[in-house]
Amino acid sequence: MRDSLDELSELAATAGGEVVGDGSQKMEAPTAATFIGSGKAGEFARFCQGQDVDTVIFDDELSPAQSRNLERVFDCKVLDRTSLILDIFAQRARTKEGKLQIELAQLQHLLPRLTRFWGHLSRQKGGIGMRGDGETQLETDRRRVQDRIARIARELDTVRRQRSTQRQGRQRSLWPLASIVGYTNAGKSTLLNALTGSEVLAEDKLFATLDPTTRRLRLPTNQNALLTDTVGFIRKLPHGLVEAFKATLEEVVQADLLLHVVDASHPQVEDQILAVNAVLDEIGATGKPTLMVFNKMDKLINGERKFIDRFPNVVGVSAMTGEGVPALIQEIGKHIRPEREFLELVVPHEASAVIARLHAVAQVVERNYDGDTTARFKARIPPHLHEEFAPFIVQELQTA
Ligand SMILES: Nc1nc2c(ncn2[C@@H]2O[C@H](COP(=O)(O)OP(=O)(O)OP(=O)(O)O)[C@@H](O)[C@H]2O)c(=O)[nH]1
Ligand SMILES: [Mg+2]
Repeated sequence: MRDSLDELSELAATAGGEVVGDGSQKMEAPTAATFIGSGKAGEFARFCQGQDVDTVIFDDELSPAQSRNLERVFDCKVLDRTSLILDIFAQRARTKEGKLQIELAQLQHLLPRLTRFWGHLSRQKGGIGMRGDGETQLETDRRRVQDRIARIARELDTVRRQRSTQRQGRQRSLWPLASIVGYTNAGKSTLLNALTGSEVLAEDKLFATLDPTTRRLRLPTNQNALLTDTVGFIRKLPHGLVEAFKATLEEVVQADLLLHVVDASHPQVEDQILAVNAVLDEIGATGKPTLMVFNKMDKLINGERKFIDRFPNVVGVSAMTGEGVPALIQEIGKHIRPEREFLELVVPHEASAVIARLHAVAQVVERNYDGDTTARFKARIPPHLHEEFAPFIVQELQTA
C-alpha cells in the first residue's frame, strides 16, 4: 500500500507535479459516490484548500461519477493512476506510432467518462458553440471521440504496415532477436548501451523509454543477434495502454530470448518481477526462453545477493560499471546460438567477399585448395545463413 503510494508520488513527479501530501484509508469496499468515506473526503478537502492543491491523484481507478463527485468536494482536478500514466506517456511519445498509440489509449479512457461533462454542459446551456441542449452536445462529443478513435486506428494501421515491412527486412536477415523487458527504471536502456556500445537515452525517470530501439549485438561465437529495448512495465499498467502498445511490443512476442532486467537493489523487487510477468502474460509472451538479469549489483550490500540465488537462470550485472556484462553476453550466446549445420562448400577464389563472409559468420574447420580457381571448405554454419551460401554448398556432412 505504502509502496504503491510512493510509486504514485514518483509518477506524479515524473509528470511534472510537486507532491505536497498523501493519505490512505482502510475500507472493506470503496463507497459508491466518492470512493473514500465522506469524513476522509472532507479531511482531504480542508488539506487541499490549506495547501492550495490543484490536483488530487488516486492510486486506483475511479468511476466517472466518483471523479465528478470528488472534484466537487475537493474543488480541484481529480485524476486516477491510469490518467496519470497516460499523461506521462503522452509527454514522452516521440514517434508517430507512439503518439497515435497514446492518443488512442487516452480517448478510450475518456469515452466512458464523457458523461461527466453532462452536468457542466446543462448548466451552460446556450453558451458559445452549443447547439441544442447538453445531451445532444454530449452525443456529438461522443461521436467526435469515436470518429477520432476510428481515424487513429486507420492511421496506426498504415504506420504499422510500414514498420512491419521494416521488420520483414530484418526477418530476411534472420538474425536471432533478444528483447529486453523489465520494470520501468530497472536499467534496461543502460544495459542495452552496455551490451552494444550504443547511446540510448537512460534516465532516472519512470518511462524514459517509450519507443523500441534495436541494436546489433555481436556474440563471442561471431554470430550477430538483434537486441531490442522497449517501454518499461509497471504495476497496474492501464489495460488500454497495454492494448495500444501491443504492436510495439510485438518485438517482445517475436523474440527468441527475453532478458528480464530486474533492479536487484529495489525494495519491491519481488513485486516488480511479478508485475512484469503479468504484463508478459497479457501480451502473450509467457513461456519464452528467459534470462533473468539482476542489474544494479553495484548498489547491493553483502548478503542481499542471497535473494538472487533463489532464481534459476540468473546473471548478476551492473550495467553502469560493466561488471558481469561479458558473462551476460556469453550466457546470451548460449541461449540463442542455433545448432550449426556442418557443410562442405566450394567457392571460387575470385568470390573473395563470400570467403570473407564465411570466415566471419561460420566456423571454418578445414580449407583446401581445389586447383587454381576454387577453394573447398568444411564449415559449421548457422542454419539461417544456409540460403546465403546455398550456391556454394556441395554436400551436408555428418556432424562429428
Ligand atoms: N547504480 C546503478 N544504477 C544504474 C544501473 N543501471 C542503470 N542505472 C540507473 O538507473 C536509472 C534508470 O536507468 P534506465 O536505463 O533509464 O532504465 P530503464 O529500465 O530503461 O527505464 P525506463 O526506460 O524509464 O523504463 C538511470 O539513472 C541509470 O543510470 C546500475 O547497474 N547501477
Ligand atoms: Mg529505458
